Amino acid sequence: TAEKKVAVVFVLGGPGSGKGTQCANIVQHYGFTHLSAGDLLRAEIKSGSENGTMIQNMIKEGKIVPSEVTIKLLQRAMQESENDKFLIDGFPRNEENRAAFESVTKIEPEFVLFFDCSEEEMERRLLSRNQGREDDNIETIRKRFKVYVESSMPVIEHYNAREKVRKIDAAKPVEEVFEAVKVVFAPFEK
Ligand code: UP5
Ligand code: MG
Repeated sequence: TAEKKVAVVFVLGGPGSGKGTQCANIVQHYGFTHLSAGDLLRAEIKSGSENGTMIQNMIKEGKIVPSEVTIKLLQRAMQESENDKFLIDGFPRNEENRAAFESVTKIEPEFVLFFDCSEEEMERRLLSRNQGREDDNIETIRKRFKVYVESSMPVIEHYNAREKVRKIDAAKPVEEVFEAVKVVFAPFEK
């Protein structure tokens, strides 16, 4: 069967920058399907999959799960969906993720939505989230920030060099951030 042509937007930004929050708004207004790589990995732990324990340990340490695992989950979710517009939230997290996704799926993102926020503000948000996430403790949060700076920022730089990054000031209130997001999504306005 022929591969369907899909539009993908990567949604990147540090831990707690508001990726999930803004993706929910984009789904409502622009009809995208939201695929959070982190949510897919957490569902995989809950499902009791053979990779579950490995994934749980990586998340607890703020480390990046091997790309073949994450890519399989993303591909499956895209294939199971009727939609042709996807927000891929929290992926790719390193250059290896990015290159592997590109070579396996042959998908190039339309653009990269980048939520820019200070660590101080992100830390404040994560510590007050209270959703029982095993990685929302100060020790793991520090590890997540380090991995973000060292491994994920290079992905943003890769796309920035190709003029694919749409940078948003994510430190503002949720509604103001969404106003800025809407400007970027104007091409998808029906
Ligand atoms: N909030 C949101 N926006 C706000 C605003 N403008 N003003 C004030 N408060 C705001 O928001 C976080 C909190 O802040 C919420 O309480 C929200 O109400 C509030 P949220 O929208 O959840 O932020 P988000 O950026 O989605 O934060 P999240 O913690 O989900 O980001 P991470 O990137 O850390 O988490 P993710 O789930 O993507 O990944 C978790 C782990 O999974 C990774 O560390 C890694 O171990 C693993 N992983 C992989 O290995 N590979 C992957 O590809 C993906 C994940
Ligand atoms: Mg999230």
